[in-house]
Formats: sequence, C-alpha cells, structure tokens
Amino acid sequence: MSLRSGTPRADGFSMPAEWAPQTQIWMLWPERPDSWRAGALPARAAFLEVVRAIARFEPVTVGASQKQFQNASAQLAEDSNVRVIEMSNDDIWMRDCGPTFVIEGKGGLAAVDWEFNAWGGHLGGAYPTWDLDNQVAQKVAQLERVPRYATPGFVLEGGSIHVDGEGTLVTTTECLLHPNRNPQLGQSEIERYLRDYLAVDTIIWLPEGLYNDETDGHVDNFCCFVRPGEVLLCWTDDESDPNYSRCRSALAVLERSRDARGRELVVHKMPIPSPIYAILESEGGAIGQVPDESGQPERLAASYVNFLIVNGGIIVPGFDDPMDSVALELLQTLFPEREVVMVPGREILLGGGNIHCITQQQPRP
Ligand code: KQY
Repeated sequence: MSLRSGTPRADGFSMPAEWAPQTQIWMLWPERPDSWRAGALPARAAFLEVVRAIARFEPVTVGASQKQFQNASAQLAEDSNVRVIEMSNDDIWMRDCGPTFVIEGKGGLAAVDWEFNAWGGHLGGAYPTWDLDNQVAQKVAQLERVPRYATPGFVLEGGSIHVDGEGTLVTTTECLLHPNRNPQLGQSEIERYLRDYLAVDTIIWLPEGLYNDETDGHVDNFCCFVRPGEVLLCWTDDESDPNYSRCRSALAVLERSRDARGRELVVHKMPIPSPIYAILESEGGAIGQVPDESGQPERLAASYVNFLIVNGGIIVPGFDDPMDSVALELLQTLFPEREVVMVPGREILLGGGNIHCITQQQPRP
C-alpha cells in the first residue's frame, strides 16, 4: 500500500478518540527473555487473559515471531475472535511501536508510522536494537491495505499521547521534550508534527507522568480523556509518595486549560495502588526484592489509568490491592454504558507497562 507524501491533516484525516467504534485490537506476543521472567511463561498467561477479555468484545490480531507463531496459535486456537499472524518484533508494546490510526469523513482509514527508538535509543532506551519494532507499523498498515504516513527522524510513541477526538491532545513535557527522543526539535516544532499528523488544535502539556515510568512519563499511564471535556488523572494524597507533587502539578495545568472547543476540563481523580515493588518470584517460591542502584527496591509505575477502551467494554489492570475495587467502581461510573473487566496486571507491569501499552485500537472509519 502506498506511502503518502503529504500529511494526514492536509488529506482530511484526524485521530479519533479511543471510545470511537473500533474494528479490532492489535497486540504482540511476549517472548523476550530479558523483559519476561521464567521463559515468559507467567507473562504469556497474563497476556492471554488480556487477549481473551478483549476478544469478548471485538476481534484481536496477535503478532508473534516465527519462533513463537505455532505456540501462540495453539494457545489462542479456541478463540474464534482472535487471529495470530507471524510478525517479527522486539517486544510486546504495540501501543508504542504500532501505527496510530487516523480516519477521514468519507470512510477513509490511514496509519501514522512514527519513528520508534525503544523509549530513548542509545540514551537510555530499553533495548540495544529496535529495528523489528520500528517496522511493525508499516506491516500493520500493509496487512490492512491502508495508506501510511511516515515521519522519518521524528520519534513518537502512541502511549505518549491521548486525544479527545475533538481537536485536543494531552501529553507530558517529561516525555516529548526528553533529549532522547527528538533533541533537534523544540516544543513548537514537536507541536507542528502533532497538529499535522493527528489534526489536533489544542495541546495540553502536563509537566510529568507517573514516578519511575520507564517511558519517561507516558501520559497513558497517568492521565486520559474519558469523554470530551473530562479527564481521569492519577492521584495520591500521600505526601511522602513521589507522585504527590506530580499529580498536583498536572492538576494545576488541567485546571487552567481549555480544550479545543473552549471547554473547561472536569478532572476525575483515580487513586494509584499502594506502592508495588519488583519482586523476583523464583520457581521454588523464594521471594526477594530487586534493588535499584541505591539498594532500594524498585518502585513499579502501577496505574489503573492504563486501561483500554473497547467496543462496549473497558479492560483495566488489577494489582491485588484494596484500591482495585475503588478503581473498578470509578470506571464503571465514568463508563456506565460499558462493562468494566479487570484482569491481573502485575506480570505485564514487571515488564514496564500495562494493558494500554500492549494494545493498539484500529478505529472503524
Ligand atoms: O509503554 C510502555 N509502558 C512500555 C515500556 C517498556 C519498557 C521496556 N521494558
């Protein structure tokens, strides 16, 4: 399919909100041994729960490496709403390496293929090479026979942006202005890419994302739109939590922002779970905390905001925490017309993200 030379905006395309009708969800099968413990078996079990939860609502396509294609196919064979395809990859983060789909009024669908550098390239990126992940968006676009807009040299991950589908985008300075993404560009030049490729008019810059997020503060782990004019923001009242000031700085920005239609934003607060640390669960059952460089156990960036909206449903990670039920109830209130399904989120969190990070929705134009 064609590589388009202009920009989506010039051709009448824009990025719809996640709650717009979808055709399917794209995912990638866990394999990488330095991301996933114990031969990736616990991660695959968690991943399968996510796939099956989504497949209750709409079709899922799972890309697996040539080595894992038969295994993934066998494990998903029972589910007629899931197809497995062979797709080389470096890891499972389809939100970030996959395409951002854009639609246009006459039924058109296209894919934006951002440059992907594994959250920082050689300046703190997660893996030494990322060329397979960087081809994922192109492959998805070709499989779906949709035109593709590429941004060679401009790095962006899908998890670093959220849109309301009515011209507003929310992101974080911590991520988009990080020198390991597009050091040659200033804020206004980065905004130009967002305006041209996603057709947004108003960009809300939160200072930071959640503490210790491996992505340098992806907004999809911290704050999202729940409908036009309303956002959901991670929240803690614990002054000793490093997220305390991050949540307040974000709230201050949101409270003085107007969206693209001139509306003030209603901010809903989503509690974060109690601190969760990386624990090494060995086969024999021994448990030990993984210390960081300073000898402290590593705090994981656990968040209920990392949920996925699907047709008729919300798929949200749970952490076996007292806040799980609070999060479920709040999401059910915010999305009364959708069924909220909580699936265990710890194993995917150990790899550095959660349900929103491992999925990419394809809107129905
Ligand atoms: O989008 C994400 N949260 C993925 C981060 C993965 C970092 C690699 N371990």
